[in-house]
Amino acid sequence: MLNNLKNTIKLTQSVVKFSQKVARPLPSKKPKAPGNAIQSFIDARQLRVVGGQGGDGCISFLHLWSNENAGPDGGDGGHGGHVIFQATSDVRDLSQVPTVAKACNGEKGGNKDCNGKNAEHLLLKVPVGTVIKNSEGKVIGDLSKAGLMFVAARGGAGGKGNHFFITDIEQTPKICEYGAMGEDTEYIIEIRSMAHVGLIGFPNAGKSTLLRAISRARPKVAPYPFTTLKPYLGIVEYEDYEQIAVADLPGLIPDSHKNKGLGIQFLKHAERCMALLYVLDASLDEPWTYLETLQFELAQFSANLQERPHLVLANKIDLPEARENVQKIRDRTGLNVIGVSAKTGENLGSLLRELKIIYDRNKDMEVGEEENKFL
Ligand SMILES: Nc1nc2c(ncn2[C@@H]2O[C@H](COP(=O)(O)OP(=O)(O)OP(=O)(O)O)[C@@H](O)[C@H]2O)c(=O)[nH]1
Ligand SMILES: [Mg+2]
Repeated sequence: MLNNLKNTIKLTQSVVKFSQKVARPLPSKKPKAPGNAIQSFIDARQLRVVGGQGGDGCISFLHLWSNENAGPDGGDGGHGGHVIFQATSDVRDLSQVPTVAKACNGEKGGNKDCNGKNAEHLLLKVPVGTVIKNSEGKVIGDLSKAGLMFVAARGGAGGKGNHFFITDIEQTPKICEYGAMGEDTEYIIEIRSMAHVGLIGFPNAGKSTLLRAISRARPKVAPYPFTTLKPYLGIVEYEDYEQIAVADLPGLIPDSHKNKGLGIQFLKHAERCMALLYVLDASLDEPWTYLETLQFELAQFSANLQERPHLVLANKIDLPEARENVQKIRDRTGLNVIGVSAKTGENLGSLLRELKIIYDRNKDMEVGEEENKFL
């Protein structure tokens, strides 16, 4: 009896110590929305930006009741708007950015020396950490802080009206300028850091099921490979108001680094995550071989991916063969493997705590800095 009591006191003490160190994940209160409203995550986009055209100048001569020839009074055209990328923490992906962004044209000049109105600039909101490349792939801008702007396409200047051209010699000029065309260019914009944690695994390992279980994201789940074709993002909230973004990435297969399966594009997604979570299907034979293949693929693609903070997860422990395999994976790999069941929700709490620990340790890490340095 006394022993039992001592044990429980010890346990509660360790729980108190633990909760002081690591924030607990908050359960989501809102019910999930009906319908399939949640869209996939867009982390790179190629777009054309066109600045607004300047307004034309005006040719006009003023007639007054007392003075028939009161002189030229054609006003100038207004300037066309610029297209500007602005970094903000309000948006998380590039889904709001259109593929063709055109700013408004300036207004034409009018008579009685009325100048046309300048057009408003078109502000495209992009997440903090967006890298801007020109059409040849050279990095020309990096919006690393909220509020930073990059003028992507300048609007054309407004044309001068005939009033502007009055000289001592020419008092009644019959000329004006057309408004200039705006710049028209193409850019590739990419988010440097896509999510805090990326789920890496073979197809059918249960990555999408896991993301559905720990967040409100709803990627499609089905018992066939390559269900997920685009990345999905889910947010896990903790009691200290930190939010960890978890990305469900499409499955990797052997030779992914040689563009097999869904290809290199998806390894690029992994590169934009702060930490990686290897998801293994523990119900398969020798699941540790899958971990080796995953690590090999990542290493072949980029050496610094191997050094990313990572965590290994053995999924599907609701199946008896999987439960037995968890210890075997630990023994074979020498890593701390967490056994969970994404389907039944078993042991997800300890996974979320481990994620928080990794996040706290690495949250100041800048992802992909070396790769995106100005050339
Ligand atoms: N028994 C069991 N089945 C699971 C578990 N997690 C996922 N599954 C099943 O595994 C199958 C594949 O799950 P997904 O979540 O679509 O797998 P995925 O890794 O996202 O697959 P891809 O999108 O193709 O890469 C589905 O039939 C799930 O129901 C689990 O913990 N236990
Ligand atoms: Mg999936």
